Amino acid sequence: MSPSTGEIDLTPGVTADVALTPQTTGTYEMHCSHSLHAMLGMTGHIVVR
Ligand SMILES: [Cu+2]
Repeated sequence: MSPSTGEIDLTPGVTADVALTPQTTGTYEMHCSHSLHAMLGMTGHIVVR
């Protein structure tokens, strides 16, 4: 994971655990940056309360 961009690159078959340390409350959008994946629904959001 690149701390400066928040991006994670994985090769096929590889998994990764990601730890988040919330600093500010809010709703944060996330998406898959591979071509067309976000359009096909690979999106979500993280809510920090
Ligand atoms: Cu994807």
